[in-house]
Amino acid sequence: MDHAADTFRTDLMTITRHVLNEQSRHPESRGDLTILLSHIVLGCKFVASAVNKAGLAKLTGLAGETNVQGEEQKKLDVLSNEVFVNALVSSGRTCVLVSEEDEKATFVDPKLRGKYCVCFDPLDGSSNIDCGVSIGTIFGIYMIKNQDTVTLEEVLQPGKDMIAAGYCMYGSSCTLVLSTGNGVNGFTLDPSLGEFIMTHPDIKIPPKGKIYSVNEGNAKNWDTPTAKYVEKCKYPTDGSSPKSLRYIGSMVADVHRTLLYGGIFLYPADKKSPSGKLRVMYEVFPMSFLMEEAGGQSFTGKGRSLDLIPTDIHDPREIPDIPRQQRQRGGDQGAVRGG
Ligand code: AFP
Repeated sequence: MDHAADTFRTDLMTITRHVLNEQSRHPESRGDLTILLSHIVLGCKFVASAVNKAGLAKLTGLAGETNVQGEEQKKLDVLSNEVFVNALVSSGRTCVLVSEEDEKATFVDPKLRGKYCVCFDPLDGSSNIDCGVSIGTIFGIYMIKNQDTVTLEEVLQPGKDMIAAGYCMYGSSCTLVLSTGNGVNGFTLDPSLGEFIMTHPDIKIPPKGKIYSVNEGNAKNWDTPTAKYVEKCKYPTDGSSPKSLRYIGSMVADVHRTLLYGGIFLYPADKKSPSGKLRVMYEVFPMSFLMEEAGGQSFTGKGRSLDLIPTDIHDPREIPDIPRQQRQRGGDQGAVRGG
């Protein structure tokens, strides 16, 4: 990209303009998705501003609550969740919300309902907040057949049924990456304009990558194929150079780097987490959707990640009354990759 020319660019592709362009490809569209996305964008701007001020405003630190995964919630997690729930409900385009921070799915008041279900992690990577490392919001959007009669079962759809997904990374700059099923585009927040401007059009993951990304501290609990694969990254047997290891521990940042530079990001199942750690509905599905739209792959170790059918909104978590073997989950480890 020509940065000198960029300084003087006057014809800006804002995210709103881009989404409206996409909408015009569907003449039957009534603009509902455009409105929903504009509310998500507003939520991202709000959280970006809160993250930037976190140290100053003393928003870091514990809020004194524990979320459904038993993790201590940070103040910013709580705030971000409220921001997104409010933004999504007030869009008038959602009927069900699934949030990492809420034990139960939120069924929107019938008077305010629209046809979309949004699954989201309002602030992923929150253990990184206090040290200023990149964190992000992840979201995936489904269409619901009948908003008035929607049930939880309808929400538990395979990832391949999603119609749009994205993430917003709050890092050295604030970047929103979005796909509505027609490729992947990246937008950077221009703080002076308060607008997300397209900076990464039509992202395609490089076909070959030199980076592997995994929490190797879990290696003693991995199964043999995983351990062998990672060993090969370090000690290739085909004469190629070893891969570099990069791991941030914030999925948005690790996936963002993988999208731009190529390589593989994986969070394999291990003895501690036999079904893997990453949450299917608001981590694995949206990221897998983006990876595939960018020309990459995402798989569970047994099959395509987007083919999984969740049995619980917070899968994979142990549900005491349903034996794991009786559930329909298709796999037990996760990887997204370019080449
Ligand atoms: P937190 O939100 O608790 O920081 O978890 C982040 C996350 O779900 C995902 O963003 C990371 O890829 C993964 O966990 C990191 O997990 P480890 O700390 O076990 O490597």
